[in-house]
Formats: sequence, C-alpha cells, structure tokens
Amino acid sequence: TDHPTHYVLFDHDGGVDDFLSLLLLLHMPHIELLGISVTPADCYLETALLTTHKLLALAQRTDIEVSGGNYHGVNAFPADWRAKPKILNALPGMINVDTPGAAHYDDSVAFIRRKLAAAPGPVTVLLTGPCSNLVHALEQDPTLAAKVGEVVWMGGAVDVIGNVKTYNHNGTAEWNVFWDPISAHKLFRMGLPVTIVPLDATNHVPVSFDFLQQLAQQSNYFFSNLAGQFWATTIDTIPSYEYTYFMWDVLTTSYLAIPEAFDFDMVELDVTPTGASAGNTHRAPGSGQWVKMAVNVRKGDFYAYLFRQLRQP
Ligand code: AGV
Ligand code: CA
Repeated sequence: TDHPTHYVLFDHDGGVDDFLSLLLLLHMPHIELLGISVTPADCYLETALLTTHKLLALAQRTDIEVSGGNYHGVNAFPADWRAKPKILNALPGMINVDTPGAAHYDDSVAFIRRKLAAAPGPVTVLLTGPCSNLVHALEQDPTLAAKVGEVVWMGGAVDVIGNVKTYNHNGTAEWNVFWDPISAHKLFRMGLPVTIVPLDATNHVPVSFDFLQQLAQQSNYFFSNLAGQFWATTIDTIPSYEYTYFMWDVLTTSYLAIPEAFDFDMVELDVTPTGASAGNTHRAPGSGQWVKMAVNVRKGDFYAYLFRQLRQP
C-alpha cells in the first residue's frame, strides 16, 4: 500500500468492543501491531487473555506478544460486565480455536516499557480501556515519552453527561477515566500528544439493530459473521435507555484508519482526581493541557469502513 508503516501498541480492557477493535486492527494493512496489553478493568484478566489469544490465532498472528496488567483501579467495574466476555470464548466461532503455547508476559507496565524502548519509530498507543499501564510506564521511565507519537484514547465525557451511575458519584465521568482517575489526571500533565474519543463523539454511533441486520447480510465473510456474533452478546443491554451499547472502542480504533471522517476540537482539559466527580474530564482554559478531542464523525463513512474491513479474509 502507499501508507507508511504505523507502529501501534494496543492496550485494551476486554470488553466486547475492545475485541472488535482488535479484529479491526489486525485487518489494517498500514499498521504494525507491536504488542497487546490487557488491563483488568472491564473484564476478568484470564478470560480476556484467552479471547485475545484466540483472535490472534484466527488471524494467524500468534507472533504478536500479549501481556497482562497487574494494577487494579480505584473504582472497580460491575462484576456482571467483567464476566460477560466469557460468552465470547464459548461462541461457535471461538470455542474450538486452539491457542497452543499461548503465553502472556506478566506485567503490562514492564511490557510497555520494553516495547516503547525497542520501537523503530514513533508509536501510536491505542487505549480502549483505562490509561493506567501507559501512565505507570512513563512515570517509571519519562525518557520513553519521546517514543510516543500519539496517544489515542477512548475516554472522557467533556460536554455531555458521563456513563458512571454508582454510589457516591454525580454521573459526570466516563468509566475508563473513573476506573483510575488519578492516572488520567496525570496523563494530561505529561505533555504528550493526546487524542481522545469521548462520549461526545461515541454517543453518535450506537450499535443499532439496523447495523446488525446489514452486517448479517455479509455473514458469508468469516469475520463479519464473528463480529455479528460478538455484537449480539451486547443485545441484552439494548434498547434499555440507560444501557445502550455504543461503538465506543470501535470508533476510536477506526480513527487510525479513517481520521478524515472525524471532526476535532483542540481543547484544554483536566480530570478531577477524587471526590463525587472523580474522573470528570472538564474544560480547563489556561491550563495549557491541550488535547485533540473528537466531537463528531461522518456516520456513513464510519459504517461503510466497518463493512469493508469485516469483508477481509
Ligand atoms: O465507557 C465506555 C467503555 C469502552 O471502552 N467501556 C465499554 C467500552 O469498552 C465501559 C462501559 C460503559 N458502559 C458499559 C461498559 C456497559 N453498559 N457495558 C460494558 N461496559
Ligand atoms: Ca474498553
């Protein structure tokens, strides 16, 4: 292709859309995936590692190294969300996928340090869960910040309401930030080029029945069929008003391939580290903490891209 190679480190947290993001990444021709780390946030680690290895096996990319995170955030995800991806490993397209010799590198912080140090060029760090592993790695070795070309993070709710609904919280935070608001607070102070895809953007792209029906029409393609099965497991949360499943991480990952489909604002942001609004990503004019924030996406272009990607062998 005529794209330059684009080095990517991917840290995900084992949600259904995190795995759909991995499927997309594995089908991006201009991307060289340097490694995958799994944060035990919206998942139980062992199950999520197994799903990761199964998808790598299906894509014939078992050469890509995987690691597990040992840090557990301040505000745990609900257990029923964390347990949910177990069903992924039992789906007909997954249950018989063997992962012989699959091993994971123990400790994502050391893994990210090693991968950044060894990277031949600037690295895009794609985060579809909390940012803790990356922040801890850069705290341990601040010189590695020079290797980070861009941090692309599904996180935050800036000018819209958050999606955390729990005790002692006022609802202003998005979950990936809320899990470890301390690290998020630090991330915006590290002077890195950060691009966020917050709820402000992802709210425009729910996982709709209409989308799933259209995807099913191309289920003769293996990965379209598998993706349709994955998304179907989220349907128990639809159409309840409070728990609509969105293209959160899938939209964020698509930015690596179709940045021109997005609208961005440059904004100064801060994160509330503690208290009733912990994890609130709010505007902080004058802070100098500039963040590139996705505010909108051309939906037609985005959905067309998904259909195209999932038709690949
Ligand atoms: O807040 C969105 C993030 C995304 O990274 N996750 C789900 C996506 O992977 C947390 C989340 C919010 N609402 C949820 C979530 C829900 N209803 N079920 C599971 N996870
Ligand atoms: Ca996620």
